[in-house]
Amino acid sequence: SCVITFNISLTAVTKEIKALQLHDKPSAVGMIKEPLGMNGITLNIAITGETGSGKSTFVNAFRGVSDDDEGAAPTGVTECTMEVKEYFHPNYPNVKFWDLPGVGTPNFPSDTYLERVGFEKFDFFIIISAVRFKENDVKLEIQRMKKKFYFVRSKIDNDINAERRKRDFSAERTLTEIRDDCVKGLRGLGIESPQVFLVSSFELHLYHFSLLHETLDRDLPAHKRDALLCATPNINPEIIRKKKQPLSYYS
Ligand SMILES: Nc1nc2c(ncn2[C@@H]2O[C@H](COP(=O)(O)OP(=O)(O)O)[C@@H](O)[C@H]2O)c(=O)[nH]1
Ligand SMILES: [Mg+2]
Repeated sequence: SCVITFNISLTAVTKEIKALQLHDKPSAVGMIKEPLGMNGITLNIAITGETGSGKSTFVNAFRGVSDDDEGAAPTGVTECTMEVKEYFHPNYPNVKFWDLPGVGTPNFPSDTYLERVGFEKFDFFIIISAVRFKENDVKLEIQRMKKKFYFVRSKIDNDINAERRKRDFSAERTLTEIRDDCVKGLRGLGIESPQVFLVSSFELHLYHFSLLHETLDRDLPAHKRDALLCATPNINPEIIRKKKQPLSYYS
């Protein structure tokens, strides 16, 4: 039986190497999982913020599914996130996105919010707002719970389009202004050094989504980085290049 076991694992490793040579990361990951024990590595991403801020749209965009795909988080002007709902990444079910109701909604008052949503399982929080961040956005005592959190200012495409009408329009300046304004507001609400990323879920390749990915990658423990990379859409050449390399944690 010793010989049989050895043969099986050798076959698995050979297949995995072939997949890596073919730059077929999904297959490679799938094959690495069992023989090398990647199974069990999970990534739980919490997405919170007011109703209508764009949480569900962000969850779908991150997972690379369209808003009207089967299994997509329902989005729209009248679709409110009222319950905690988890969405698996279609190719990497170990990566879960938790679409959370906003803080301070009737069923989720701020004082018991973190307990109610089960904060312990989350690797980090993304707090989304389509406008300046408000008190409820920072009421979470995530800081005290020693959890990482990042602010996403959503629907940046709308801001850019509105500003574009002005004669002296500069995308760069507009982005800097919005970001500075958010940082200033958050400082005023007691967050010392807030990390703010400007994102359009309709155009993840633009603005700060890449920067958000880099920051998450840097902050995560090594064994979780591959999971994040696999679950991130191919929005820039750097991400595609990284996906073609052997998985860092196991190489
Ligand atoms: N222009 C623009 N609209 C967005 C963006 N993200 C979400 N929306 C729209 O904002 C509305 C509310 O989004 P939804 O994801 O349902 O918000 P939620 O209640 O926080 O889950 C929907 O009509 C979305 O299409 C974005 O990045 N840009
Ligand atoms: Mg929603």
